[in-house]
Amino acid sequence: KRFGPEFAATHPLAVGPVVSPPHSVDGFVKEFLRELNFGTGVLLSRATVNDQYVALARTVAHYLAARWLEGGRTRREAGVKVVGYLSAEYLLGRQLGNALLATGLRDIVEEGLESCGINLSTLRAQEVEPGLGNGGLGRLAACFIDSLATLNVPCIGYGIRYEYGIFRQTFVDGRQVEQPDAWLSLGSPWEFPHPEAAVQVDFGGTTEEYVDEDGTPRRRWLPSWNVLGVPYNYMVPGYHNGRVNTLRLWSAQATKAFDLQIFNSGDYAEAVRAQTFAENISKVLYPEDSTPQGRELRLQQQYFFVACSLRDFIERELPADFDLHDLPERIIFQLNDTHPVIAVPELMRLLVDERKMDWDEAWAVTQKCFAYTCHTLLPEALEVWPTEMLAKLLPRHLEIIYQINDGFLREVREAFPGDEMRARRMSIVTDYPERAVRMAYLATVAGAKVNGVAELHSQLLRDKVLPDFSEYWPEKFTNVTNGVTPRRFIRLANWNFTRLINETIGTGWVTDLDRLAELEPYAEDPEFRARFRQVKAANKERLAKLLVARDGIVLPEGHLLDVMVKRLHEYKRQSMKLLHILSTYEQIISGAIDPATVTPRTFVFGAKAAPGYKMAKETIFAINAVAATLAADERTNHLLTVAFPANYNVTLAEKLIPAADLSEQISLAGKEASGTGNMKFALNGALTIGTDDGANVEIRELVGDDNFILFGMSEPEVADLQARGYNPAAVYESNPLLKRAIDLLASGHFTEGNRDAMNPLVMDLLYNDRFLALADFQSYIEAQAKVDELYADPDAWSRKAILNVARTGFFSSDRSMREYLDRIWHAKAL
Ligand code: T68
Repeated sequence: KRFGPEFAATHPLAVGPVVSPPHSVDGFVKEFLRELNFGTGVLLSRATVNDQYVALARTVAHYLAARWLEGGRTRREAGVKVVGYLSAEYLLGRQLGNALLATGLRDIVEEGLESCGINLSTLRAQEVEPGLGNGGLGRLAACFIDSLATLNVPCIGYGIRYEYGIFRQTFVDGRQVEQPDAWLSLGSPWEFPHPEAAVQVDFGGTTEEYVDEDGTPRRRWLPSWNVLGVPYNYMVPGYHNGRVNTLRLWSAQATKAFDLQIFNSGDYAEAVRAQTFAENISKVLYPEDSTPQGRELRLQQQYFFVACSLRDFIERELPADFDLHDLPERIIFQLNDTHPVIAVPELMRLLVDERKMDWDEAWAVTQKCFAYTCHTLLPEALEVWPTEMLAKLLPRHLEIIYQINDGFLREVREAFPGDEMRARRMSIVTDYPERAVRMAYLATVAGAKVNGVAELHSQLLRDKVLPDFSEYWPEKFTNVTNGVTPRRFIRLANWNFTRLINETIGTGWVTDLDRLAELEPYAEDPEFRARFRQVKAANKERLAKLLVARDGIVLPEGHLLDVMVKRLHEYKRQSMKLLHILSTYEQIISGAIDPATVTPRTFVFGAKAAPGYKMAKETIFAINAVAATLAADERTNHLLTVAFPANYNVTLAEKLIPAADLSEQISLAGKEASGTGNMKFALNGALTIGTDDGANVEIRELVGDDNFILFGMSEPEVADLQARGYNPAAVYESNPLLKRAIDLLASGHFTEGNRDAMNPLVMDLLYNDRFLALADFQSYIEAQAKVDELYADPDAWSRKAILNVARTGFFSSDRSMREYLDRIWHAKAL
């Protein structure tokens, strides 16, 4: 009755539609000042930059919130299928610019703020980006939810509201030192906490058999402790379409019951400790990418967020009387890697234990509710959880996993009678090296679809990682090549280029990136090429200004800007890039080449190393040492510069990528699942020097061999060499150029005579070199010589760069999302 038509007539705002504040300079200023006064509690005359930023963000959020509330209401009423994106990471980047873009408010806001004596870019610089991810996987999740909103597809992104995101990287004497990322220390104006909607999550304890009211014997979980998950909602706006989806991140809190119990026992200090214990679950993002450590807290995090999310969707997004047999008509949960896979036994537990659904029916429902994306090929990156840890933390889930496995292996033995080895290979539970659950197998068995993230990766996934499964279920396996959002990575990051594109082909490309193909004829237009070069020059200038202010780094003018930005990992081969730099430098100072013939280059690195990853940290040290020595060397510093700004993140990427001439994508073939930085560079008019790996393969196919600088072994050649036996020391001995580069590195030249300092890296290259950097060195050097040659002809270079842009519209995450929607999710736009 309270929300009936009569009530609505007198209280329109209570039931909606909610109306956004007026899109006018006056309307905005009024709303902004109101927010500053009543939201932030300050007068403009006394407001700090942060006060102003917070008030602005909240004001822009008001404009979005109107659409958001409406969208949620109409979606629930329409009863359509929702994409539930389950991801432990979202690397969002700054929100303000994107929100201004989505709402079309930018010019209004700029003018309105100006009338208050405030500069918009000053406020934009105030925002601390939420770094709730490690690298590609987390950034991909952010691009995907952006695209779904822009495609008007209902999606809820579920994840964890880490109090500390990816660490802030600093360099002390050239070595990486990690600082905590207290991104919430000034509060976040973009989040909407809902403590009243907290969800309880259980852990520990035991299981037991009991007989229910109908006399049916059943099992149940008797957990021993629990925490609360508090939802924090974030808005995910579509581009100019009025759709605003939700990203719901969970924060862990102690339950009342938990601390009261202990408090009643009289131990107040223990009660407060319990609080801290609970809150630890969402305290910090694990900074390991690709090599997940099997830590109990990590498993707690994973179960915590999926338990919250499943309960949230079933109990709050569906009508109370909803028949869960129809769940697959209303939700598809996409598992972003194995991190959320514990959701599979959790859904089974909800259906079978809590809702008393028959096992087989529940399993049929579950198999339609999940799909799994794999993001790796490194065996050490495939998550396994020791059964011992599962038994302690999630005993009922372990039982359910065993039961799933039993049913599955029965099927396998039926399909392949007598092939016991196959059943053992395919078992979700392994006994070696310890008894453990292979989460990728569980995901594959439970998922309606399994996909890799680039053609080559999906092929290798089928052939090498999950061959038995792809043989058994060929139709389950598919590929969806990754993509990136053109809103953030072209429109926002590269306004100079955007203006040129808009003037040339109009603005439709922002939501239909294939239309970049219309630029193709302009590659032949000298005037367009000149303007393209002006754009690059302006972007380099903008980057130079930023790096001076941010890091005290001076970028020389007129250099080829050669950029390698990504996580530091041996398979990505930052050390091979360093060998190229060393070799060029060595040849100049030894007089082997005439300095007049050298293409002046600035090499930019951006890379964080996992804090416990020794060799990665040694590589960072080496790059910094080389950078410092080269900066001080008068013989070469006008020709070769190495810049390594600390703390590479989304915000820096947005400035760096548009300025780049050359994109380094040099992983060992067969190791990089896809890469997404490679796409961002190509779309911003950099040429790629790269191996035949991940999405590089597709980039090269699209742009053509003439417009891509390929080098190195192919994946089969790599496999072949490894089978024959690889000896890096022999390569070193037989290649004089390589030998001189490594000798120089080992000589103490970069470490004030201290030879030991480079020893770990040098020894590893010579006697281990797991990712075959020395084997690909010669090919790499030759490819780099080709780069120099091409760059010497600015017209030819920019022609190729423009063709890269015109031919890579495929790599929009809008296209990726359409493929998921058609082939995996079977969900539709509203
Ligand atoms: C990346 N993976 C792939 N993992 O390396 C990259 N891992 O090729 C691909 O383009 C990208 O995913 C998107 O598909 C990651 O980024 C992680 O960050 C990660 C984090 C925790 C545990 C394991």
